[in-house]
Amino acid sequence: MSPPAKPSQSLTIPRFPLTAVPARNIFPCSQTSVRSSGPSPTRRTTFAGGVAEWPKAAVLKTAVPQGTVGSNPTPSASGNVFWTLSLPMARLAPEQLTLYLATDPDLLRGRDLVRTVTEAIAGGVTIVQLRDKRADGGPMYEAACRLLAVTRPAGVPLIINDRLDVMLASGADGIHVGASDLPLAQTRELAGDRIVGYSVNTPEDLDLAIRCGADYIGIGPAFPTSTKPDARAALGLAGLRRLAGAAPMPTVAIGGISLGNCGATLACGVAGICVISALLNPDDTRAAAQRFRAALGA
Ligand code: TZP
Ligand code: MG
Repeated sequence: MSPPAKPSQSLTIPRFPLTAVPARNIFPCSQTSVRSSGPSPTRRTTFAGGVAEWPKAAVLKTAVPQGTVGSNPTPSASGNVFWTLSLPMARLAPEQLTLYLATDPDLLRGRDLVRTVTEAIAGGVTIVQLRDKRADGGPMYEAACRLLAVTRPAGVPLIINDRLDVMLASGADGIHVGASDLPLAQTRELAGDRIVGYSVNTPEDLDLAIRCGADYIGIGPAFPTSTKPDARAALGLAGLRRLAGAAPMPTVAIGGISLGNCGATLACGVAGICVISALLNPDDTRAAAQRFRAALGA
């Protein structure tokens, strides 16, 4: 038998190796060990929590940010060679980003926030962000707690926009920040094992997201939008495709996404879409979510 190949940092490993995440979304500790058969990786990975399928063609080119390749490959009885890879664990499966609702108090037009989110989840929303740029900490904390009472039983992660304090105090599942918020490195450190999302509009933003270990990124605005008056330049489909293709973590597109353009948006390689007005403008948010799911083929 020929000697086992040496492991190296250029080993081709899958992009999202741990897609079989438990319903609670978050693993109990921050790292796990993955055994990968090589030199051509198979599509199955065994890890502490079970077996995950690897996306067929997805290849991680930038290397898992905090991942390390174990020193000694071990030949198995079958002749395969196994490396032990220490990878950061996925806190979020790409499928959970399929249809992402971010809330906006103005677009509720007097409707109850919790009832509207409940309807959205019934219609197929897979993740929710509590977003209220004007709320004080008290009301935002209270809203987060009320929302968790409906998102948790549904297995839908609740992400808090901007406010790390509200995320920590309420026990929500994660935080989403952008360039002008608490810096991403500090957010990542303080958020511990919770989900951290980052807004990306440029390759420099993406580099930072990779270096700091963001769990997912929101790429946008994809199209012009009036929901965020201070939004940066719209990327268009080509810009979206470039950033999504370069991102090693799961991605959602955001900004100006409608039923009419969501299919083309998804085809840019994002895991999902994040929508505000096209889900909240219609009176029937459940029906709007159902229409998006159908248009996405999800
Ligand atoms: N970030 C970039 S665009 C945007 C945010 C929060 C607003 C998206 O809202 P809409 O109504 O879905 O265009
Ligand atoms: Mg922000």
